[in-house]
Amino acid sequence: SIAHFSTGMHPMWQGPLVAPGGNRQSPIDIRVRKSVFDPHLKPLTPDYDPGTCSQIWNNGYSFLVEYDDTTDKSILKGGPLEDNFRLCQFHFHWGESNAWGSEHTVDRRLFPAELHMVHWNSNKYRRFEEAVMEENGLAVIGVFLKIGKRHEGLQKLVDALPAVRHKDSVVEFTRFDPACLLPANIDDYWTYAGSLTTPPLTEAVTWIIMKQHIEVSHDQLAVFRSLLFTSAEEEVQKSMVNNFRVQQPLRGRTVRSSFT
Ligand code: SG7
Ligand code: ZN
Repeated sequence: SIAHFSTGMHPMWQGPLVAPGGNRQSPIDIRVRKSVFDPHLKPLTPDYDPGTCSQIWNNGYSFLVEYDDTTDKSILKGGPLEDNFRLCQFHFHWGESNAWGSEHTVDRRLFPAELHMVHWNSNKYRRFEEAVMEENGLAVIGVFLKIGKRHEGLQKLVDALPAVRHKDSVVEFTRFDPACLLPANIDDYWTYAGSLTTPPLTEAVTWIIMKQHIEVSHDQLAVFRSLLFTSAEEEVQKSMVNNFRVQQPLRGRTVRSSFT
């Protein structure tokens, strides 16, 4: 049968999603003038071993680049963090057009996509599943993507994406250095206490949002948009676009900045 394609709808037009009623939900709009400079915030020190990279998985919401997190080989420390956090996966959120797609915004500015590098606290917990339920369980680095030059590091990943076009597909993907997706300046960031942006929406996340964005080409993002929310068996195929959550109220939280 002929596959039918429909683009996703901008979640802003779908009305509110789940209302978990928490006080530290994500994502949020970062209001630059209201963020508070904290001179005690340390530089962030990611220490990643590309050898821990294992596979790419289309989970029907995004594609995840997964890392072996059975040892402390790829870790994040420093910044606002007191413990070591182990990298388990990174993924992206993006729009159907370049006019929107990021989950966080900066003074209401939307970016075409946002990278999330997900880490869990390996000093306090034994597994990701345990950490995800705890207040200080996770640390996620957020990096905004802008349209510009082709990103050489990202291209190896883009080339692998057609193999995980459908939901539930998995391919081996090794030796990818996640540090190549960080901006040149990782010393300038905002940080706040928040949540996962998909179910279970647990309020477990220390968010670290990079001030500097990275550039990718329109063609590279077009390959993200060629992925599907749907599995190979489904008759009506849906493009994987607009896979971001609506913004959540700040509810008295402070966003701290590492820079003035
Ligand atoms: C994506 O974002 C996936 C999820 C992730 C979720 O849907 O990366 O991961 C899995 C294993 O499905 O959920 C628990 C978790 O990491 C939310 O992550 S996010 O808050 O950084 N956006
Ligand atoms: Zn995410």
